[in-house]
Amino acid sequence: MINQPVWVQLAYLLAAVCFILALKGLSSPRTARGGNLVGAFGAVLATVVVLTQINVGLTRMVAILVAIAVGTALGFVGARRVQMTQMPQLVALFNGVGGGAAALVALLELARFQGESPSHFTLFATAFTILVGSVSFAGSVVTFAKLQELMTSRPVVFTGLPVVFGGALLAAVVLSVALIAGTTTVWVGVLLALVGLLAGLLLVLPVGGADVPIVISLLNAFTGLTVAAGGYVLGNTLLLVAGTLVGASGTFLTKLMAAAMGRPVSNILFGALKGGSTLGAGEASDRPVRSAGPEDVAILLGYANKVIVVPGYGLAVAQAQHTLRELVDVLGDRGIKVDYAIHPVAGRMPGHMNVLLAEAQVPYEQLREMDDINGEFKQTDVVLVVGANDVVNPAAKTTPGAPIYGMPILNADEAQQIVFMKRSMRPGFAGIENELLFDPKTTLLFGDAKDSLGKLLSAVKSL
Ligand code: TAP
Repeated sequence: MINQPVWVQLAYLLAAVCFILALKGLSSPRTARGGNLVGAFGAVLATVVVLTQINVGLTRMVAILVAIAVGTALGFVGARRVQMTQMPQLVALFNGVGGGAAALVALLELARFQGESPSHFTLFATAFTILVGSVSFAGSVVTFAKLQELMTSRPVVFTGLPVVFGGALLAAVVLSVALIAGTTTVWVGVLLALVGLLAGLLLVLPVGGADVPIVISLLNAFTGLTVAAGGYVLGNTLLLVAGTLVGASGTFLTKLMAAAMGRPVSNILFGALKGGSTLGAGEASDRPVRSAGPEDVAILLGYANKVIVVPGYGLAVAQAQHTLRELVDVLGDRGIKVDYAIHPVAGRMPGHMNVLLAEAQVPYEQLREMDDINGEFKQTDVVLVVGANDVVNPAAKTTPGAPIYGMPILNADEAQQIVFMKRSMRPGFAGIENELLFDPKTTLLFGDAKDSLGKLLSAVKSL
């Protein structure tokens, strides 16, 4: 890098600035699209500059260009086809590929070191990249399989798992020390990669249900650190900067998501090993509830002065955001004050509800964060819970031992009336019953959210 022409160094600097601006842009729904484009520009710039700098002969260059074309085509088709609700597993897959690629590059560098005597720090960075990149790859593949329902999403634990996991960590330390001490045969690196794959597998298997997206974010941070270390090995400062940015943002996101769920990260990773499952039983209840049709709910809404809408995962599944916005507009035209209460972990990824509602052109001022709106439920006539469950489940406050115990929730239970729109009595992601469904103040409007909202909209219009 140091020996590279000034224009190349300037181009890398520009790419690094683009990545920083992209992160800044992604911090608000208003600027997210622009931020994404700036980041993509930085990545394309970096790739093109790298291509102009490598000297590998025509055949290899053709192979590299073919690989880029195949990767671009797969990424393009994958990203266009994926549903918003499947975004976490797409991120997991991209993240795993990044970690795996960094580990492979470090292995190749190790092969290049033969006959040379690299510094201990370079060897440390190489061992780190191989190990953590492999952990990230294997862990990400398991999280992908869990979220895509290719395997059970429940925690997988077996007797002796902590011992095998501990053994893998010990082996990783021994192999890394051997490598740093100068045993730079490629086989040590390959063994380290295999141990990393095993550790990644065992790290993620015991994580279940709602905790999986948090682990994706943690693995994302791992990949960032791997890429940064890879940048050191290759002497490429752009990789160092980009990797550090990913590592830092992944770490922050992991901490924020864990805090929003009221759980320490260690509990998310190792909770199932201590005997407490991170996922409830998931049975549908057959206890009696009060249900009503769209016309009854329309009357309830028609008499209200203040309504709060609590959107959740089911709104995204039903793709009912446009119908919901129409309903809220009609209620607003009738002089009813309506706000959306946004829980930080509603849906399946950070900002899920913000993105969904922004897509339906809901004004940002109507989206109120949990801490901001939680004091207003007491003065609210009707809370309309659309495809949400865990984020209003009082068990988070009242039931020690419940998987969501300690998670801050929206105080929907304090309102005068609560209307739940869902298809059945099945629980939410945490798999536990919601007492609020059986509260005398609660009415259930059963059905797919889009269908029910359509009927409710017609009923409100004809009041
Ligand atoms: P959930 O608790 O998962 O509840 C979703 C509800 O939507 C269910 O009650 C489901 O009931 C209903 N539903 C599903 N499809 C529907 C449809 N087509 N029409 C109507 N209703 C439908 O969702 P939530 O309240 O948004 O909570 C999110 C959960 O995910 C929390 O446990 C959170 O910790 C976890 N989580 C979130 C994140 C992030 S960052 N957002 C990350 C990790 C974990 P029916 O099946 O009966 O319809």
